[in-house]
Amino acid sequence: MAKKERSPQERSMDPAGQAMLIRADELHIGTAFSRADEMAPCNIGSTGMCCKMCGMGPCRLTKDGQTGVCGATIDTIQARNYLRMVAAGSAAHSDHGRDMAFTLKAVANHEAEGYILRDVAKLRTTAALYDIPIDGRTNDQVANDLADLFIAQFGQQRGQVVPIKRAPAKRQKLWAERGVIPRGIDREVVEALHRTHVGDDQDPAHILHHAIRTSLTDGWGGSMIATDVSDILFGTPAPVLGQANLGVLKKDMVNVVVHGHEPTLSEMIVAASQDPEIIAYARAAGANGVNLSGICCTANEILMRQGIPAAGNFLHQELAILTGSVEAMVVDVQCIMQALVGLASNFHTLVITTSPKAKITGAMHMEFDERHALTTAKEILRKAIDNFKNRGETRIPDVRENLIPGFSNEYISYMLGGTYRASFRPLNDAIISGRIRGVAAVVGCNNPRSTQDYLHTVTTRELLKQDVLVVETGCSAIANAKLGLLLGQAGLDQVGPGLREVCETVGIPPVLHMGSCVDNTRILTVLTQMVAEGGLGDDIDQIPAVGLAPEWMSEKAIAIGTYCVASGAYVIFGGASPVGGMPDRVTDSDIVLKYISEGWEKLYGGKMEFVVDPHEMVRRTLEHIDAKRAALGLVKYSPTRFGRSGDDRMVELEKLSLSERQAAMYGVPAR
Ligand code: NFS
Repeated sequence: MAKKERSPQERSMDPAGQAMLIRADELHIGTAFSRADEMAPCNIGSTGMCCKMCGMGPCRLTKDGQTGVCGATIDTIQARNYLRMVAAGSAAHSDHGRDMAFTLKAVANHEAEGYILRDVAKLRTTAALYDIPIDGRTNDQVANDLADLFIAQFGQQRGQVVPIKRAPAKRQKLWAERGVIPRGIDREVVEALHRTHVGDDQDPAHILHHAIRTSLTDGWGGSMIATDVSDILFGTPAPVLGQANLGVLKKDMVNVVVHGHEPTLSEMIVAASQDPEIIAYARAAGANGVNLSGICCTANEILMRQGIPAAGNFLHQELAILTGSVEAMVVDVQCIMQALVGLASNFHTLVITTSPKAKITGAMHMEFDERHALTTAKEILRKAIDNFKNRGETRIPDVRENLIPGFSNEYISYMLGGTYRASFRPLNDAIISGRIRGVAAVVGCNNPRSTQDYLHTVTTRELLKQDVLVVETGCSAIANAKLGLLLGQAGLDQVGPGLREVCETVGIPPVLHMGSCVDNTRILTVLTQMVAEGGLGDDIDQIPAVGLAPEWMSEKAIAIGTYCVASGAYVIFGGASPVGGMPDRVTDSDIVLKYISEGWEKLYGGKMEFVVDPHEMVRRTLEHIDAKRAALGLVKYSPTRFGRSGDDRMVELEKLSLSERQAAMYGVPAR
């Protein structure tokens, strides 16, 4: 039965999004929002109760005690479905990492047109971390060896993937004891597919054990490689002024929107768009130059490093074309809707696919090859410029917001201590004293099944009020950027008093944009550095921190959530679980759902839960943070201890005895 059609306000809380949804209705053009209304999700498949791993089925298990034709139980089927999601997500991130490593190899050997090693300091530090000799060697030699080491991680058969050594020592030991350290990235993904083939692994806990191992190939493998190589080739992010939302599209310029994930393509298009020859070509076509913007994680990659504006997150990809102002949408891999081609046929927009791995029927294909990167990027831009004359009526919503992205772990460490004292000490101290109650990573996708951006923004706002520092990546970061929360001044009047003090002292926004989804590994690095700094336990599971993916939709999100759990984090996903159970409630019969929460918590200190109500997500986050604070013996969080004017506070403290004053100021018990 078709669901009720929602109003534009119910579909998106973003005014630019609402304006374009009204436009879509005027033009009778469908979008993911209307298709979601028309297509009720299958309630058997959506809860992982359908097995289609062989030709005897598909088997849909809807009755108590029912099994598939082969005898597979509901728990086995749900665990298999879960593992396959983790395998697909890890494969996507890791294949991205592989491509980056091959590009690094090509750059080191001068075989990649237009690229340079932009952050040689990061190149040498990363190489040294992996015991590659750096003294007396050229950057190219070091880069070549680092690329070879990274490339070898994918096909390695025995031992352990090298980024594992970057985790806290205690965590590495735990993983070794549990037997989940990945031997090689491709090996674990292939084994996940093997184990889920008909007649293979049929013990739910054993299947989920491999989900942990596979996910670790992503977070402490392919994604970490992707982030490091991107920084080496394109620069480690540092704060930069950017803008977000559809209002970044320009009426008088050729609009090229880059969409997808790998920065190899988008960085070269950025370079090509600034080429005088291309600017002159655009002017000759009657435009005021080429205006680049991004969608999805490609947006985050070029926003963080170059300040190139973000046109929007996942659900803005169709809406950008609906403005009628986009000459070309240039895509590579992941999160690209097939619907773009049909939608673009109503306008003049060219959809240009570029990856040898992803073609879309009806799209123009201009394959990107790093050996001729700049030449291909210029050809793509010329195609877009040639298309400017075909533009019809435009409706660009005048909605955009400033933001300051670029908070890499390297920059956070630098900003907290400067060049000579770079460290995480002030952050740890602020958590220990209770100025910052804890840390939440709000990350992940948009999903047209919920109101676009609502769950991201409502959870972020509530957590900020509770003195929780928020770090963000992916489409969630763009959601909050569109709302102005990624700016110091704009966000600070909405945050708790203790967090506000820290943000004002250090000069940071209360929400730190840390990059794309592969950059969730930056969050793993921050957590590891917080452990190393001391005072917050000796492993990630002791830190008062929670990860939230309120509007998730992709298999990559499930892979990320799983490696975060394996690393010791509490992870809350929005919406209903893909492995059964009632929303917000787990019963004893939900074996798999129980296992990935309570079972994994016993084994790894982290757990995964699916929660529909955003206020319940916030409640559970705070409860977890407070429990972790208590376990560490930290002072109980109080919203009234900090944030008043210094003078008021001094007068008040003067009335107390010395020991009472120490108790009030430092949280040490009064003698
Ligand atoms: Ni992440 Fe990036 Fe967005 Fe979700 Fe897709 S863009 S890798 S998967 S939708 S956050």
